[in-house]
Amino acid sequence: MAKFGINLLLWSGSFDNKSLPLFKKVADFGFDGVEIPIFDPSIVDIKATKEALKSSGLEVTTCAILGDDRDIISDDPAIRENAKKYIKDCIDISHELGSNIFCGPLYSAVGKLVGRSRTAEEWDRAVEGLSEMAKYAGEKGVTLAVEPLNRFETYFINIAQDAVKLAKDINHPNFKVHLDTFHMNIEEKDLYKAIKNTGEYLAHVHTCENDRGRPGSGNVNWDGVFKALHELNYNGWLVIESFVPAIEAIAKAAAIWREIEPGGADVIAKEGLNFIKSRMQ
Ligand code: LER
Ligand code: MN
Repeated sequence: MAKFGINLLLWSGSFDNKSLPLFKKVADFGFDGVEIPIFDPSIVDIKATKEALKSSGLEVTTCAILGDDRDIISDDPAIRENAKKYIKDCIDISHELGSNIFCGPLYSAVGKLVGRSRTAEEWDRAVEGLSEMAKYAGEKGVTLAVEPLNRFETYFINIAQDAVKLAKDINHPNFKVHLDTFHMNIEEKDLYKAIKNTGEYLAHVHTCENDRGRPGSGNVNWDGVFKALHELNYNGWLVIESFVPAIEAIAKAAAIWREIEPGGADVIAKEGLNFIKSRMQ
């Protein structure tokens, strides 16, 4: 059975103890889990977060936030090392919180665009660096799930096929693929085929509408998405990842300049969950 989660970026532009009261609300909405974005590993309060998970009854997944100073394909060895340190810290936190999925675009900084396509040298750096991270994750019982982003957020991996290629080159059981319907809707020719062809590599899904609003309210080909997930007998997480303009840091990063869902964040969560649950059953 698939599980249903929601990314806290919907309500908060950072994660620390101030976010913990959100857990009860997420549980009351009927989610199985919460996805924690890890900005600064040093400010995650493991004990308090574990307690909030326990008292809300929620499970947890974790996701990466990578900026220019955390980039595993960078020419600069110090920036590559900083990315590795960050990813290892996040794997440790995931392990301690009980998250067995650490997801996101782990291969590069979000928003890094260089005016050309990726080079073989950068690919080799990704394979080398992320192989080391997969080995570390494996020792901690965490799976890394790597997410293609649309062309306006990265030049490195835009489609599922390339994420699978990276997973094949890394060839480690703890290195898998994470697909996000928002990015797929921009880049893939056929969402059904892209998910189906990802096959056994698929370990995590972000459900998001084409405008980053409420799943089910726009033009993502949900029939194709759910047909593929059913045919794969997908039993991983379906996490709603949507954004609202009120969360300024996220709105700026994701270019959310209007009220996409008139009902706001809670309506995205409640009605989005009804939609994905009804389609996944
Ligand atoms: C992260 O999951 C994602 O989808 C990115 O677009 C965040 O900027
Ligand atoms: Mn995503």
